[in-house]
Amino acid sequence: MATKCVLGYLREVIEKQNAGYLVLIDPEKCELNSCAKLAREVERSGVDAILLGGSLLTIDLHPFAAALKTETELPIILFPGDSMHLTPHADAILYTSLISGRNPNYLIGEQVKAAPKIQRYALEPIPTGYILIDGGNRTAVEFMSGTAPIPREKPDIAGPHALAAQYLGMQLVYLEAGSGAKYPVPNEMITAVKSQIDIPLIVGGGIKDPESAADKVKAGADFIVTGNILEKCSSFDLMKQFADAIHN
Ligand code: 1GP
Repeated sequence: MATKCVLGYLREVIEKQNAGYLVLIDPEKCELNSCAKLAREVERSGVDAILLGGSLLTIDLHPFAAALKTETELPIILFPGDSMHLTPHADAILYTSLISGRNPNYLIGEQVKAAPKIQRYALEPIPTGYILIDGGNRTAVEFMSGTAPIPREKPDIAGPHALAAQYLGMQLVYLEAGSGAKYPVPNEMITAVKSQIDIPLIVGGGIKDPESAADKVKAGADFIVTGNILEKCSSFDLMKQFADAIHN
């Protein structure tokens, strides 16, 4: 992306299209060549930005980010599992704090370790309150972070977490059921959280079809993230259906 204000771009997406579609590419689950091909299809299908990352990365992130950059004009936003998951070949980073947990390492520890590198790499940090919601199964983020998710029937707990994120100056809230979640974040919880905050709300984890994505937008989501479903069947048509459902 030529201009360096990805947060501004994301806000514009909401203004112009009502809601946005983010596709998560996990380098652990995608060959380098197919990742580049996916990036081309992602752009054509109407996706608004690419998230790059995962809970556990054992391979080098740089070639993946570099390949994506050459294949697409869309913003490449890092979505790191920890402070090791950084590369200069991206535009921005979701500078997340796992605020639903009480593990100091993921509240502030990894952020401190990452900060100098983010500055050196000239990445745009987008402060994001990351809230893990029970998705009906144990997910990688839950295990790797050593934190308990908020029960899915407790919007009264999720709401104040999101509001605290806003009051702490965070620019986005991410309601996360975890990649491969059995159940996505409930629509009632999305509505309850959205009613308490003014900053954009990202919802992801376990969203498997365009209808469900559209319902989450109606419930109050400003951005929908999908990962797994495209890893399983990376089809241009499916991505386009998601993009159309979310934008309409
Ligand atoms: C994970 O929310 C994202 O952080 C995407 O989840 O892989 O289940 O679509 P899925």
